[in-house]
Amino acid sequence: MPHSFTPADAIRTRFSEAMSTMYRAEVPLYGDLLSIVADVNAKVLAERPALAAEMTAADELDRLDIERHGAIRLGTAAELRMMRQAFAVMGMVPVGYYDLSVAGVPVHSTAFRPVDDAALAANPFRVFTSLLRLELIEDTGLRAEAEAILSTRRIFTDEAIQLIERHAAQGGLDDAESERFVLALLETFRWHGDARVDAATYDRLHGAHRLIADVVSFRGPHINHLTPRTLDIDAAQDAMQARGIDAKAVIEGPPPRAVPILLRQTSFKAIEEDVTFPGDHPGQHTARFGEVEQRGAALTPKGRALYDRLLATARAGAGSQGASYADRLNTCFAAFPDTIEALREQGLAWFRYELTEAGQRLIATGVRPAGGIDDWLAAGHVRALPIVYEDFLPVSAAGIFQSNLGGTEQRSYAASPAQAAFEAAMGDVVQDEMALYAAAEARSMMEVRQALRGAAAA
Ligand code: OOG
Ligand code: NI
Repeated sequence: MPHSFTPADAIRTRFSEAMSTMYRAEVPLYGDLLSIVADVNAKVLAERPALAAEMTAADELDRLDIERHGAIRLGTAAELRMMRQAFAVMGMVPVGYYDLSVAGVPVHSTAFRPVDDAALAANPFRVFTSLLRLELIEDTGLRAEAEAILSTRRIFTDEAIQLIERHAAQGGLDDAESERFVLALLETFRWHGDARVDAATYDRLHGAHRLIADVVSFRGPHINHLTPRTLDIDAAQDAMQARGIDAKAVIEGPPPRAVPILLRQTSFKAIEEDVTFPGDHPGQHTARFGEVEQRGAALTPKGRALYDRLLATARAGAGSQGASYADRLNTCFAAFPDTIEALREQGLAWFRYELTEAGQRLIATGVRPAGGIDDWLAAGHVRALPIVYEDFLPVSAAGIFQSNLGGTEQRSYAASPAQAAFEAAMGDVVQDEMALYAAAEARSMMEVRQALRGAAAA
C-alpha cells in the first residue's frame, strides 16, 4: 500500500463531530438538547447499573455520547449520486427505502449508515437523505422552473469532488486528505441564508409545498437537524418543556415499555430564520429544528407487522372516545409482549447471542455442552441481547416532517413508492435492513456454536 489510509470509521467520527460543532453554532437550541440528553443519560445510567452493564456487553455504551443522526433533502439525481460517493468515503451505505409521499411529503428517502458490527459500535452516524420528487408537482410550469433552478446549482466544492474521486482511485485517503475531505464536505451541509431565487419564485415554490421551497431555493442541502440518542425520552421531553423549548406535543413511535422497541422520537419546532433574496430583500424561512430519540430492539418482519398494525389502530382512535393519543397507544400496545423472553420466543425481535462468564469458564475447562442455543440459554452459558434498531420509521418521519412544515399543512399525493426510480437516480441499490439484522443474529449464533461445540461442529 503506497499510503497509510485513515480508517473509514475515523473519518466518519471526525465528520460527525465537525457537523455537530457547526450545527451547534448555527442552531444554539441544539446545544441545549445535547446538554439535556447528557444529563438524562448520566442519571439513567447511575440509577440503572444493570442497563449500563447490558449496554457495555452489547458494545453500545461507548458509542452513546457520540451517537447522532442528521437529515438532508437533495434536489437532483446527480446530487444524490455524488452524496452516495461522499458517504462511501465514511463507510456509510444506503439502507432502506422510505416513501414519504403517503404522508403528503413529495420526497423519497434512504438512510446512509455503517452496517457491520464493528463500524456500528465505533460510531453509528446516520444521515436520513431525501430526494425531492419533482414529478409530484402538479403545475408543470413550476416543475420545469424548479428543475431549471436545480440544474445550475453545485452543492459540492471542487475540493470535495476531487477527494471523493481520489478516494475511489486510491482506495482510501491519508490523514491530511481525510482532514481536508471533512472540511470540504462540511461546506455542503452548511446553512446559506442568501437564497438563489427571488422572493416571488420562493413564494410560488412555497405555495406548491414548503418543502419544495426549502430544497430548491438555497445553495445547498443544509443539515436540517442533528439528533442525539437519549436513554429516557419521556424525561428528555419533560426537560425540554421545563426549559421552555417548543417541543412537539406527541412522541412518535411506540409507547414507553419495559423493553424498548424500535425508535421513539420527539422534536422542537423548526425555527424561523432571516434569509435574503437577491437585491438584498429580506425574508424568512423555517426548516431547521432539533430532535431527540430513544432506540430499542430491532423487530423481525413478524414483530414489525404487529407494530405497524397496533400503531395504525392507535392512530385511527378505534373504540376509545375521549382517550388521549398516549392512552390509546398504551392500550393498543398491551398486545405487544414486553419481556426479552417473550420477544425472543415469539420471534418478534432480533437478538445477538454471546457467551456469559459461566459459558466462558465452561469452555476454558474443555467441556463441550450438548444441545443447542435454547439449552445453553436455559443453562446460563449464553445470553441473548436485543439488537438495537439502527434505522428509521416512515410514520414517525412523516410526523417529524409535518410538525416542521407548520403543522397544519396537509397535502395528499397518491401513494407511489418508486424504489427502482430512487435507486436508478442514486446509481446503487438500497440494502435491506431486515437482511442486515438477520445476518447479525446468524453471525452471533455461529460464533456461540463454534465456541461451545468446538470449531469443527459448528
Ligand atoms: C427528515 C425527517 C426524518 C427522522 O428522524 O425520522 C427523520 C427531514 O425532515 O428531512 O429525520
Ligand atoms: Ni430525524
